[in-house]
Amino acid sequence: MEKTIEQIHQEALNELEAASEAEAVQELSVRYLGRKGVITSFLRNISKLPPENRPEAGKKANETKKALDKLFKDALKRLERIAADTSDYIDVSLPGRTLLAGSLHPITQITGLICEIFTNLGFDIVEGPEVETDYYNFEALNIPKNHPARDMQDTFYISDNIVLRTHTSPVQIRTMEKQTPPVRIIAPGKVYRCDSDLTHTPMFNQVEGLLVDENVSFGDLKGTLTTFVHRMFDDRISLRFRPSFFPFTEPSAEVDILCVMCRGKGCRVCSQTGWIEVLGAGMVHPALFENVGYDTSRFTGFAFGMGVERIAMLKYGIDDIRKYFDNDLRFLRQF
Ligand code: 2NM
Repeated sequence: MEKTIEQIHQEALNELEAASEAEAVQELSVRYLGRKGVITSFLRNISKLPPENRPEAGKKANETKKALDKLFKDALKRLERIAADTSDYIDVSLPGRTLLAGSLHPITQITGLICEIFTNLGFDIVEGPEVETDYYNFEALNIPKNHPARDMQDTFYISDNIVLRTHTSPVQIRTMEKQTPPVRIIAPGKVYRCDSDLTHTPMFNQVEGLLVDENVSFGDLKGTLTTFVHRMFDDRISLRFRPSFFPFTEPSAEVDILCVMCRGKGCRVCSQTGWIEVLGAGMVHPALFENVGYDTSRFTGFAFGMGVERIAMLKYGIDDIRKYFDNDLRFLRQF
């Protein structure tokens, strides 16, 4: 007999240690403990040993057989459990997960375009609070106490004296309080009005502008806004300045562009007028300059305001303002 039972036992343990799959353990079990296995042959050959050694060898061989059987069975169970566990299994053949590329909201894009046009004309961008005092939102802007815009039906009141700003004009008042002319600023941002239908949402975006200096005329206003409209839409587009009224400007005007849909013939988009309103504007009312301590005999200025949603609707041909706020990717991906 070449090997002792201790050697066989040790070799089996070494091989078990190296086995990393259930199949390998199964194979070891057959090779050591099977009908023609190493230990079975050892037991069969015990008769060839000297008689005095036989009982001891037989006892050891049976103990080894029992011990290995238990080790093989335990190892088999453990490896089968690992194989069945797919929780941390990575299938490298699966396609990768696509990262969705985001994009700027159309309102953000158009706000950026408006700001770019005016910064190219020398205006600075200024921002201010969305929660305002009655003074900055109404009083300083020459909007009288009984004006309909101050009604609970039109304005969101936080308390008697605090409102959600209904326009970004308070930003211009705050800037004038801090700065002496020349002032050339635009104020983009969110504004709030109690209003909700096809063409109104309770929150919308505005860009307002203000220019104050010596010798500023209505001609400067016309030139500035004509340049803006040409750069925003098309440099051949016709526009007109139509008399209007705002408490904070005198004289006041509304700026229309020739209807892009019907080219002036009259259609649903322009309510049969042939023109579409895009801006409000005017020469700053002297009462505002008095409120911020500017010398009204020395300075004049113009101001204007526009709704970003409206400008974007005209530029992109969007028919319902609510689409901006539905968060529908089929809509948003188009811009
Ligand atoms: C408009 C129309 C006309 C305006 C006035 C001011 C300022 F500077 F006096 F506060 N900012 N924007 C203004 C003037 C806004 O929006 C339709």
